[in-house]
Amino acid sequence: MSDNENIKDLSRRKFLRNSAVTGVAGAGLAGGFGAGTMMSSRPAEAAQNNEHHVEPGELDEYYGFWSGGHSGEVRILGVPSMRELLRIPVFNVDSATGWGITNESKRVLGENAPLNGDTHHPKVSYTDASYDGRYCFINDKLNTRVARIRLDIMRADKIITIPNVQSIHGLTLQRVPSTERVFAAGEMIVPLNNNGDYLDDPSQYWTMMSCLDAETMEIKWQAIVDGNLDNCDTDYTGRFVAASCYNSSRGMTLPEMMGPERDWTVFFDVPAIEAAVAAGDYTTIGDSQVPVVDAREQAHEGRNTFALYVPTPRSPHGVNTMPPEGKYCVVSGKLSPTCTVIEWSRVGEWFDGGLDDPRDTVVAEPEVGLGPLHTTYDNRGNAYTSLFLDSQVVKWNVEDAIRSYNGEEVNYIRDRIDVHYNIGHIKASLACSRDVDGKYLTALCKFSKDRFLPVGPMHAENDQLIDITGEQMKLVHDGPTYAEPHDALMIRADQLNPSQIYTRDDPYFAETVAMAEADGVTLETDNKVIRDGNKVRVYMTSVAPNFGTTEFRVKRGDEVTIVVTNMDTIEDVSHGFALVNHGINFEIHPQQTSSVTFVADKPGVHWYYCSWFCHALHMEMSGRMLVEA
Ligand code: CUK
Ligand code: CUA
Repeated sequence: MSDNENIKDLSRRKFLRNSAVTGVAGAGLAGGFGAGTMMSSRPAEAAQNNEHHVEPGELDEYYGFWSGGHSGEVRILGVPSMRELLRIPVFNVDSATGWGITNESKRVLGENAPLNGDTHHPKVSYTDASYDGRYCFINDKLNTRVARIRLDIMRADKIITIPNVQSIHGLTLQRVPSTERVFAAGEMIVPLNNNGDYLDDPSQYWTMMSCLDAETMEIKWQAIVDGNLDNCDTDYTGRFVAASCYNSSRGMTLPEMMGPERDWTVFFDVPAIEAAVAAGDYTTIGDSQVPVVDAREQAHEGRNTFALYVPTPRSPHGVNTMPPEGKYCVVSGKLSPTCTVIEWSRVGEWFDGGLDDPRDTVVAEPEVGLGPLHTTYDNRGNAYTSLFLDSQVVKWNVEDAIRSYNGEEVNYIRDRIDVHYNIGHIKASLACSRDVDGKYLTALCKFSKDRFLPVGPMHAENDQLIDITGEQMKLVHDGPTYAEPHDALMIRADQLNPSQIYTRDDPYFAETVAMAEADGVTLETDNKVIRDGNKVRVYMTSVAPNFGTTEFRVKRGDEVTIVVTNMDTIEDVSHGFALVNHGINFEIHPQQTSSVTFVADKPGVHWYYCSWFCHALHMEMSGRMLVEA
C-alpha cells in the first residue's frame, strides 16, 4: 500500500469509527467506551505469493455455509477460494430453481407463506459436538420462522413458523450427544397474547426462547424471559443454552433500550424446563398448544430454577462457546469495549445451589476494543473478536484474560488486524465444534467502500478471509457478497456427503409420487394426461434432449398440474421446465420428480422449453400446451 492510500484508508476508518461513536454519544452513552482501546493495529496487506489460492481443477478444503440475510437464502462457498458454489433458496422465491413455485417447495413453505425472509444464523447439525453433515438449520428474523435444510439434496424440507413471539434472531443447536434440539431466540417483545388487547401497555410485552425437536421440527416448549433475546449458543454437555439479552430496561425506543449499564446473559437449564413441562406445569397462549414455562425472575420465589441471569455489560450481542471442550462462553459487549467470559461449569454450580451471586460465573472481562460483536476461536487457546466500530479483528488469549481478571499483570491481547470495513460476524474454521483447527477465519464486513469497483448506490459487502495459523493474522482474500450474510461457518470437505442424483423414493417428492399412483401412472415411464373434472394432470418424463410429452391439450379455465420426472441418471444432467408467459420455471435434477399447478386461463398455443442446459439439442427440448377457448 502506498503512503497516500494508507492515509486515505486511515481517514476513512476514523470517519466510520467516529461517526458511529458519535451516534452512540448522541444518545448520551459515550461513557461506555474505555480509553485504553485505541491501540493501533497493522493495516491489512494483501498476502504475497498467495499459497491459499485454489488452482483451477483443485477442490477447496472446506464447505462454508453462509447466511444470505434479507435475500432469504443460504449460500455455500468453497473455502479458501471463497468461490460461491450454490445458493439454497429457503424463505425466498427463486427464479432459477422454481423454489416457491413448485408444489414440492410450496408444501415445505406452507400455505400463504410470505415470499421473503431474513436469514442470519446457519447451523450445521452435530453428533458428539462434531459436524455430522445431516442438516443445516436457519432462522428467518423477518417472518419468525425456522427452516431445516437437508444437506444431501441441499433443499429445505421443513419450515415452521414460531407462535407467540416476534422475530427469531439467535439460533443454535444442541451439540451433545447429538442435535436433538434446536433453540430459537425470540427477539422483539410483544404482548404474549398479541391479539390487540395490550397495544399501549408495554408492561405486558415479553419474548421467549423456543425449543424445537430437530427431527419433527415441532416446538417442544417456550420459556418467557426478561429482556429481548439476541444471539445464543449451547454448551458441550447438552444441559444448557445461553442467550444474550438486551433491553433489560424494557424500553420501546433506542435511548430507552440503551439505558442500563448492564443487561444479561441468560442461561436456561433445559432438563429443568422439560421436567416441568412433563409434569404438566405449564400454560399455553391463545390458540397455540405449545407448552409455555415462565423463566422470568418475577415468576420464581427465591432461586429461578429455569434461568440464570448473569449481568453482562451493555447490550451484549454474540454468544460463543469456546472449543474444543466447551469450557467457556464468551459474550461480546457491543456497546461495552469488553467481552465477558463465563465458565459453563460455574453455571451448573449456580443451578445446583453452589454459587450465590450470578456474577460469580464470570471468570474474565477483557477490554478488547470498540464495538465487540462476535467471538470465534483457534485450537491454541485464542479468541478472535470482531470489532464493529474499530473495523478490526482482535486476537486475545482466554487464559491470559482470566489471569488478568484475577489481578495478574498480563497482556492478553495477541494481535489486531484491520478489516474492510465495519465487521459483524466472524468465524474460524470448525470453531463451533470439537474439531476446531485454527486455520482460517472469515470476517463478514458490512461495508466494502473502495475495495471493489463501484456498481451504483448499492455496494457489495466484503467477506474477508484471514489466515490465523501464525502469530499474526494475515488477510488472504476479499470476497464481495450480495445482501447480506450475517453469519457463516466452515466444515471440512470430508464432513459432508451430498447426493449426486436423487433416489426415486426421496420423501421430498413423495406426495407427488402418491398422486401419480392414485392416477395409475408410473412416473418413470408414463407420459399421460389424466382429466378429473376441470383438473388436468399432465405426467411426462425428461431424457436429454426430449420431454416425454411434446404436446398436450387443455380447456380454458382448467386447473393444470404438470409433473416432470427426469429419467437421466448421469450426474449434472438437470433439466428445467419453463412455460412461456405463465411465470413457471423449475428444476428437475437426475431422478427427481417436480410438479407445478396453475390455471390455464389463456387460450392459444403456449410453448414450454427446457431451461437447464443439458444437451447439444437443449434449445430443441420443448413442447406445446394447447389451450382451447
Ligand atoms: S447478528 Cu448480524 S452481525 Cu443477526 Cu448474528 Cu451479529
Ligand atoms: Cu433439457 Cu436442457
